[in-house]
Amino acid sequence: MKDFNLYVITGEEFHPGRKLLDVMEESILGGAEIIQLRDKKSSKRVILEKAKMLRELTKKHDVTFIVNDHIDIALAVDADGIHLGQDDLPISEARKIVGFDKIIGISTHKLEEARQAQQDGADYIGAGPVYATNSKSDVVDPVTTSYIQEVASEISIPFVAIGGIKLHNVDEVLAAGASRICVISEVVGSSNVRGTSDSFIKRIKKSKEVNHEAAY
Ligand code: TZP
Ligand code: MG
Repeated sequence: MKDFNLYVITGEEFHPGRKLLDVMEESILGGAEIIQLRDKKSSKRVILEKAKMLRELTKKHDVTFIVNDHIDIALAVDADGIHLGQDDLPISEARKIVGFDKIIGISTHKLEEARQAQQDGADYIGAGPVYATNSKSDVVDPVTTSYIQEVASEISIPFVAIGGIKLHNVDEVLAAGASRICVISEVVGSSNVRGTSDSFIKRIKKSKEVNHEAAY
């Protein structure tokens, strides 16, 4: 998969009165390189319609598009990939359905899960929630930045740090070894979505410079 710095997930509850497409386009204009459609409430029909619109938007901006949970919708709209949780289809089964041209990402909360994901051929993993967050309803205790350190030193596939990441704590997450950041509320709930994305990008790139990683 194409490498990235900032991955933004939809969270419509954080921007009442503003349109999904407008908010996500602003996040892309600010620098988000992956957009994920995550909607735990709507009917499949409604999610499909949102997926079609986001597919068009992400194509227009040459941005990667991932669908959470719904492999069938991801395939129907020709998304770039899917994102799975620990209770969804295992990667091996999902791979049989989507093939090797699609990205498969999976959420992990402990090293065991991260190792398994890598072994199963995940293209990337999510590592979190780093901090407490209201954006996810199933309760998982924060994994803290020590999980980020563990993943950074043990896992070789790309990982994104996620969960409660804000502009005021992102430097701590980057210092723990993350080089890709995933955010919902701080970006989509911002009164300046584009500016907030841009600020995240700047902080991520700066940390890469400091760590002498290739900033692309
Ligand atoms: N998975 C782990 S934490 C989380 C998800 C989907 C929510 C992240 O949202 P926020 O608002 O950036 O804390
Ligand atoms: Mg899921």
